[in-house]
This record gives sequence, structure tokens and C-alpha cells, in this order.
Amino acid sequence: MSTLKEKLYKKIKEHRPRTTKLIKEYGDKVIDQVTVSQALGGMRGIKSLVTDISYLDPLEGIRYRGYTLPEVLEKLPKSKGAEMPYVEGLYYLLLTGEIPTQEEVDDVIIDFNNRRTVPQYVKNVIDAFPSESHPMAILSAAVMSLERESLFNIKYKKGMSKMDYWDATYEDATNLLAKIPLIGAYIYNKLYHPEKGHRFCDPTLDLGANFAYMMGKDKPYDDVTRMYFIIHADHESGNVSAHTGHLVASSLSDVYYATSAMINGLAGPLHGLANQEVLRWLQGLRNKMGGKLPSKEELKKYVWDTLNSGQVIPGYGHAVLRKTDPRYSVQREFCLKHLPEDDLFKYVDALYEVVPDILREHGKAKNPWPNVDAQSGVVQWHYGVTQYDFYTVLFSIGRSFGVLSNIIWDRALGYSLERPKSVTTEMLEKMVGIDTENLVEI
Ligand code: CMX
Repeated sequence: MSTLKEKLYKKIKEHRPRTTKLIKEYGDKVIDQVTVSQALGGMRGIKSLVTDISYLDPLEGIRYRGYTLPEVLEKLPKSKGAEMPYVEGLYYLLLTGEIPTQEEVDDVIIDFNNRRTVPQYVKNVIDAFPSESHPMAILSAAVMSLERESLFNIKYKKGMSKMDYWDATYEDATNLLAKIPLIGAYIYNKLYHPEKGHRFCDPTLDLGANFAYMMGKDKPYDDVTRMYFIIHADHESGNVSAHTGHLVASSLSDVYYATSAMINGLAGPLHGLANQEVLRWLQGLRNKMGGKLPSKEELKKYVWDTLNSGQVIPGYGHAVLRKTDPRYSVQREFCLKHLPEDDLFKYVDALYEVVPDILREHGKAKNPWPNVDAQSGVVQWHYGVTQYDFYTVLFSIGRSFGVLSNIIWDRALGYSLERPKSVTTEMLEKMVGIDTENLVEI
């Protein structure tokens, strides 16, 4: 057993009695109530999911296992000369709640390296897609095609004990996490650089450096990759991608089904696809300005024109956050250090000066501040990943670390099949005493 798996098993055994006690002794205790607007409005804010992997405070932003993002970036081990920590170290932290030592991270890196092979049939699936397909559709299908590798399924059919579900799920999850960056890079090279052919992985490199190598990018793209995957890894359990992964896995579908579904959820423009929308919107602005930096008045007009045409400002607002997203701030700091003169970065910074006030005046968005997606495309663009359809693939690879860590723990703690209750509109109307005879059509 690897050091990580051993540590995880110890943590699982320690944690199980806590969940059992809560259910057995406090199962009927009320912790929240549901309003009509929550039932009709995407279940915002209802406390009905449990995870220890991350927690999203509306004002402070995300914490992974109790650590803020700046703490995670500072405390996790880094390779020599790197600014950003190993992604493999993040996996250790998410699963165990502990900051690993260099030795413990090295062990995970070796384990990942041993699992880093993508079967030819997966490449055939990717190659079979027409070149104009969206990379998220290709990624989802490629992950799905790997489903036949699921150890969980093989063991389940043989009559595995519930207490061992976590173990087979850990194996499947770690296999998929080691492979998914390779799949992402293969999709990138096939769609955008078919003339160069695919670069195979370098077993001497950690996940971040190897991804940069496969993408054909020099330093500091290895650090960009590490930063990108780490900040996108988890955002507690209620967001569309994390919740979809958890929901699908709750039926004991294996991690390949669950991850493919999570990717499909992330592909929506209100969620992960917003990063490509931001770039499209910024390019529109740049074209309109003929490449010059707009004045404050010109910027304001562009933002108001977008709102008045009934569109949202991509990269702004959030379902939970009520302050600037720390994932935005981490990337901004990186930009200030590495690309302060980048045109698009200047646009993003200039927008930060005007958008929050406009959104406040507009009066709809509960959160006028930027989210992670307002910055992330700019960093990729600067390092030559200008194909913005691809950005959500990068988000997906990062998000897989959080979703899969959660699914392993879901299985370890025996979380139930998800099955909330629906009511009809008529039932709701009766509950609140509406007289349906006298409604006026709109
Ligand atoms: N621009 C314009 N209007 C916005 C807005 C924005 N950036 N953000 C919210 N609003 C509007 C909503 O569309 C909604 O309008 P209606 O009442 O007409 O439906 C109203 O303000 C209230 O919305 P909210 O409660 O503040 O936000 P929601 O929880 O409903 O939605 C989100 C959150 C992210 C979908 C929304 O802010 C949005 O569409 N933002 C732009 C897209 C984006 O950046 N998405 C990335 C999210 C980050 C992530 O994936 O983690």
C-alpha cells in the first residue's frame, strides 16, 4: 500500500464513527429549512451536503481542508526553482487533510507516474471526433471510454464488501487523475497542432511540468499549470460540476461515469465555460477599440451595452461568493509578476475598476465582484494557449482532483444514494395559500 493510501485508510477509520454517531444519535435534528424561492431558485444555500474537503465562505472564499488558497500555495512542497506546489501534493492534502512532506509527495509522484498510460482505444475515440467538435465533448467521451478499466465494477460484480468500496474507488480515481492530463494534452495537440504530432509524457517530470511538456510549452507554463489545476480543484460540493460528480457516484456508478458527467456540467456558460466567454468578450472589446486600451468611459459603455442587450458580464458574480474571488486574486498576483505589460491583462485590470460599480447600479447581481474566470483565460492566452474553447478542459482536469477526492470519501463514509423530494407547482401554491382562480396571464 502506498504511503498516501495507508494514511487515507487511517483517516477513514478515525472518521467513520463521527458520521455514524451523527446519523444514529442526531439524525432528526433540524439544521436548515427550505423556502419557496430556494425550491424554485436552484436550491441556493440549502444546507444539505456534507464534505470535509473544502468549504466556501461567502466573504473569505475557498479553504481546502481548512487552508486558504495562499496558505495552500505557500505550505505544499514545491520542486526546485518552482513557484507553485506539486499538484500531487494537493491530492495528498485533499484526501488526508495533512500537508505532505517532500518524501510523501515524491511517493505520490512515483505512483502517478506508474499509472500514466492512455490506452490506444482512448486515442482512437479522440481521433474519431470531427475537428470542429468542442474539446469538452471530446474530453467527456474520452473519459467515458476508459470506463471499461473500472476496478470498482469488477470487484462489485464479485461481491465486494461496502467497507472496501473506498479502496477500489481510490484505485480508479488515482488511475483517472494520472491519465486525465495526458488525455487533455492529447486533445489539445490533435485539435490545434496536428502538424506537430503528440508529445509523449516524460516520466522524469511531475504532473505540472509534464503537462507543460506535452503541451509544448516552456517555463513558467509548468507553474501556470500547477496554479491552474490547484485553484480550480474544489469549491465545496454544491456547484454544478462537484454536485453532478457526487450525485452520479451516489448511485454507485464508477468514477468514469461520474467524472464524465461532472465534465458535462462544467461545460455550461454559467459555470466552467465562463472562462472562454470572458476571452470572447475581451476580444470583442479589443477589436472594437482597434487594439488600444479603452478609456474608463469607453469601458463603461461596453459593459452597459452588454447588460442592456440582456447578457451577463462573464467572469463576474457568483452563487455563493460575495467578495472578489481569491482564485482571481492568486492569478492577478501571478500576472503582476510575470505579465504586467500584457494587453489583455491590462483590459482585465481596467474592467475591475468599473464593473463592480456598474453591476451594483444595474441592481441584479448579488455579487458584483470578479470570479475565477475573469482572469484565467488571460494567463493561458499570454502563454500561447489562444484556443479559448480549450480553457474549460483545463478547469476540468483541476476540478477532477476535488470531485474524485470527494467521491472516495463518499464511499468510505457510506453516503447515501441522493434522492431529494419534488413537489408540483399546485402543491406549492396550496402550501402558501395562493388562489389560482384569479391569476392574471403575463
Ligand atoms: N452580469 C449580469 N447579470 C448578472 C451577473 C453578471 N455577471 N451575475 C448575476 N446576474 C444576474 C442574474 O442573471 C440574475 O438575473 P435574473 O434575476 O434576471 O435571473 C440576477 O443577477 C441574480 O443572480 P445572482 O443571484 O446574483 O446569481 P446566481 O446565483 O443566479 O448566478 C452566476 C451566479 C455565476 C451564474 C452569475 O453571477 C453569472 O451568470 N455570472 C456570469 C457567468 C460567470 O462568470 N460564471 C462563472 C461562475 C464561476 C464558477 O463557475 O465557479
